[in-house]
Amino acid sequence: MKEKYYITTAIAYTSRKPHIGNTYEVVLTDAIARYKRQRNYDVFFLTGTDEHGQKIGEAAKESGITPQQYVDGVAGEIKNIWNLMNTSYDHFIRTTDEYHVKAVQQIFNTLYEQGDIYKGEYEGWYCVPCEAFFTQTQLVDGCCPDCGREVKKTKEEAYFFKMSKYQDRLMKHIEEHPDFIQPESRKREMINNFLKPGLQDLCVSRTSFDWGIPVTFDNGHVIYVWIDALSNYITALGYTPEGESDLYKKYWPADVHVIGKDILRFHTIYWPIMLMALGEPLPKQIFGHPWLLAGADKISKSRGNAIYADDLVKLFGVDAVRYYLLSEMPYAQDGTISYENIINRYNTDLANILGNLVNRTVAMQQKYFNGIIANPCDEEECDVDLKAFALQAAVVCGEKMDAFKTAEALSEIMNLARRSNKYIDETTPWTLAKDESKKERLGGVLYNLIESIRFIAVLLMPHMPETAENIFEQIGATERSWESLSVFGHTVSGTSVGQATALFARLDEKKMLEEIENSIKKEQEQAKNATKESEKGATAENISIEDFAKLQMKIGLVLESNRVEGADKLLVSKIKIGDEVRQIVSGIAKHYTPEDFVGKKVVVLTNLKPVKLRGVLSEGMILAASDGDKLGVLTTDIDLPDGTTIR
Ligand code: ME8
Repeated sequence: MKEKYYITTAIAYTSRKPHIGNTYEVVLTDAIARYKRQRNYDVFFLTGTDEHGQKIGEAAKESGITPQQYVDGVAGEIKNIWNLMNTSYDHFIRTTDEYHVKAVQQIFNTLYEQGDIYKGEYEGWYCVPCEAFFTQTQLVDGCCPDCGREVKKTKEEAYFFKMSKYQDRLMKHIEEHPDFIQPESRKREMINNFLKPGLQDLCVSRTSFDWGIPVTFDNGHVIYVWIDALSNYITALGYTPEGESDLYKKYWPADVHVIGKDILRFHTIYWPIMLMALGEPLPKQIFGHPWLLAGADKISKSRGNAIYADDLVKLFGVDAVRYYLLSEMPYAQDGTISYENIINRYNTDLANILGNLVNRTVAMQQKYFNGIIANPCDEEECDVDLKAFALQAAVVCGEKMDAFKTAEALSEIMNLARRSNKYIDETTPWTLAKDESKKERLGGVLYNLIESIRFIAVLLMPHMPETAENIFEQIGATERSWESLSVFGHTVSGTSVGQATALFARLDEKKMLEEIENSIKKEQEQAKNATKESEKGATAENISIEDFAKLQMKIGLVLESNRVEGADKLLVSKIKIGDEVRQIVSGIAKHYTPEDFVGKKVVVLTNLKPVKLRGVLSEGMILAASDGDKLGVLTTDIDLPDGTTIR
C-alpha cells in the first residue's frame, strides 16, 4: 500500500487578488506534491481561502455588495489563478463552506466546555470611525494606525484561549522533534521570541464586527480569525470533534504545512496548542518559506509594485513563471522578482541551455536517422562521464526535493542540461555524420543524448509539468517513472522521436521591457482616469433609488462657526442635527463669515466617513453649489426643523 502524504498551503485572504508572492507558495507546494506523487506517495494536497474578518467585511461595504458576494468574487479569482498556474490540489476549502462553519462552531464549543476557552475582557484602544481595536504597540504616535485619528481606551467582552496551559508541553514537543519547524533558523526565532518570554492567552472572539462565524451560545460574538482559519487543515478532511471521517483517519496528521514566514507563529504555537487541547496529533512539520520581494521592497498593491501571475503568464507562459518562482527563491532567505530577471533567466536557462539541447538533439536524430533511435555504442570517456553525471543528478535532485529545496534541485537539472550540451561539443555529431564508418558511434552518441534528456524531463515533472510532457513527446519517451532514473538506458532503440519544436523561443529583452513599461503606464493612466471619474461623482450613468438611499442627508442648524487657524478657506462649525451636534469643516470661508453662517439651516450629508482636515475632525459635509467664484450653501424652501431627513 502506498504511504500517505498530506500537504497544505496557507489559505489566502479573500480581501484582494493574490499577488505573485502568494502564488509562489501554491506553486512551491504543488512542486512538492507532484514530486511526492512521482515517488509513489498517496498525496492529498489542500489549498483554499480564508474568508472572514473585519477587513473583508469592510472591503465588501466599500464595494457596496454583501460580504458573501465579495468573497465569492475574490475566491473565484484566487482559484482561477491557482488553476492557471497548473497546481494539482486535491481539495479547495473556503472558510465560508457550510461544513467548515459547523465544524469550527463545534470545535469552539468543545474547547469552551472543557474550560480551555473562557470569557473575559479584551482591553485595547478603539478607533470609532474604523471600528477597530488596537494594542498600545500598534498605535502610531498614540493615534489610529489606519486613519490617524484619536483612539479611545476601551474594553470589549471577548473569549480567550488558555495558551499558557499548554506551553510546557509544546516546548517539549519542539525539543523532541527537531524537524518540527523548518528552516532551523526560524525555529530559534519562535523559541526565543515567543515561547521563552511566556505565552499570553489568545483572544478568540470579537463583538465589534460581524463578518465571521458566530459563537453559537453567545449572541453578538464571532469567532476571531485564527481558530476559524487554522481549523481548515482538519475540517477539510471531514474532522469534527464528534466524529472523524475516513479521509481524516487516513491523512491526518499533516506531513507538512507550507506557509509564509510571517504566519509561522500561528502555525507553530497556536495551532499545535489547539490540537493538543482537542486531543489530536500534531502536524509532522511546518515549513516557513521566505518571501518574494520586489527589489528590496515588500510586494503590495498600495506601493504600486504588485506583480500578478496572470500578467506574467501572458508574457512568458505558465512553465517559465513556475521555473522562475521555483528556481529564484532560496530556501531560507527572501528572493526577488523583476521583469528583467525573469527575461534573463528565461533566455539563459530555458531558451539557451534547455531549449537548445532538446531542439538540437531531436533535429539531429531526424536528420541523421530519420528520427529512429539507434543502439547504444561502446563507451568512451565522455560517455561514462555523462552517464555518471545524470545518475548522480537524479540522486541529488531527490535529496533536495525531500528537503523542499526546489531551487537547488532545478540548478542540478540545469547542470545536467549544461553537461549534455558540453557532450555535444565533445562528440561533434556533425563531424561523425560526415564519415559513414562512424555511423554506429553517431547513433550511440544521440542515444546517450536522448536518454540524458529523458532524465531531465523526469526530473522536471514536478516543476514544469507541461514542458516535461512536451519533451517526452519530442523524444518519444514512454518511460517516465522516477525509478527509471536508477539506470541510464531506458530509452528504447528502434523507437522514433517526434518533431523538433522550440520549447522556449528567445525573448528580445529591450523590446519586451519597453512593451511592459508601456502597458504599466497605460494601466496607471486608466486607474487615474477611473479615480477621476469616480471623483467627478455621478457620470452619465443612471443610478438606482437604492444608490441614492445610501446617502443620508438631514437639515442641520449652524450653532457656532469659527475660522480654522492657518487655513483661509475653511470654517469649522458646530451643527445641530436633531438630537446630536456634529463638528463639520467646510471650504466656504471666502463666501461666509462665521457670524453670517451661524443660524443658517443647511443640508448635511451625515453618513460620510469622518476625516481630519488640517488636523481638525470633520464629521459630515455641508452641501453647497458653486458657479465660478459664486458659492451658496443648500437650504430648503420653507423652514423645517433640524434633523429632518432629505429624500
Ligand atoms: O496570511 N512572498 O493570508 P495571505 C511569499 N489567511 N509569500 C507570501 C508573500 C510574499 N511576498 N506575501 C504573502 C494569510 N505570502 C492567512 C493565512 S492560514 C491558516 C491563514 C504568503 O493571503 C503568506 O506568508 O495574507 C501566507 O503564507 C500566504 O501567502 C497567504 O497570505
